[in-house]
Amino acid sequence: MQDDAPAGAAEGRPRIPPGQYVTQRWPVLHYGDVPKVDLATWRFRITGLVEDPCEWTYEEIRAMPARTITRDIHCVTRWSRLDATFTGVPVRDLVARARVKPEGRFVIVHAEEGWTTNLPVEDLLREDNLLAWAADGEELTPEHGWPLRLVVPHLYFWKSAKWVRGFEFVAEDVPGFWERYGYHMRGDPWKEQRFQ
Ligand SMILES: Nc1nc2c(c(=O)[nH]1)N[C@H]1C(S)=C(S)[C@@H](COP(=O)(O)O)O[C@H]1N2
Ligand SMILES: [Mo]
Repeated sequence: MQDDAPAGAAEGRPRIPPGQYVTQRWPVLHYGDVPKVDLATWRFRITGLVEDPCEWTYEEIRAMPARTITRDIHCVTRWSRLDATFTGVPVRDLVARARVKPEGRFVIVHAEEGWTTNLPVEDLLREDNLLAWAADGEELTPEHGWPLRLVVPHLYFWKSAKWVRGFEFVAEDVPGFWERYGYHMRGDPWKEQRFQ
């Protein structure tokens, strides 16, 4: 496992994106109830515009080489949490196995109970991004997305789907759950891409 410096720290920009305040707590935010997850039938699937559609059991995911990162996270509701630590499998490692076709330019991230969010492929495949099962050295709580959550620290935290179950690669950007209610298609906190 490795734990390297926060991205952006050396770039000379302020640490807190515009319009954010720092919280020591880790708020819980989601739509609906915490889903019940049955690990016996749980699968993580990569589908859509890929050469090799893939699926993994939870045990298989947990057996993969893990990485730990420490990053600041920024919620569109204006809280930022500094130096949050996550452990999981790099998104890139999983997606490499499926081999995305050149026309697969966007991803629909699927979570339990039909919740989705959308990302451009370049944002999904950033080196920092994890499919995480632990935070701050402990197993994630169900409220924070156990058994597996996406962590995309460079975008607003709503893109970091909790209870994630798959990636579907598509040619055109498709708005996800919050994006259909006006949240931004990309969500860069440094550009304050909150709504559109
Ligand atoms: N499956 C799912 N993932 C989700 C959400 C949701 O409603 N459902 N909410 C998002 C939003 S709006 C935020 S801010 C973060 C909050 O993560 P946290 O509760 O661990 O802080 O989860 C994101 N992931
Ligand atoms: Mo959010």
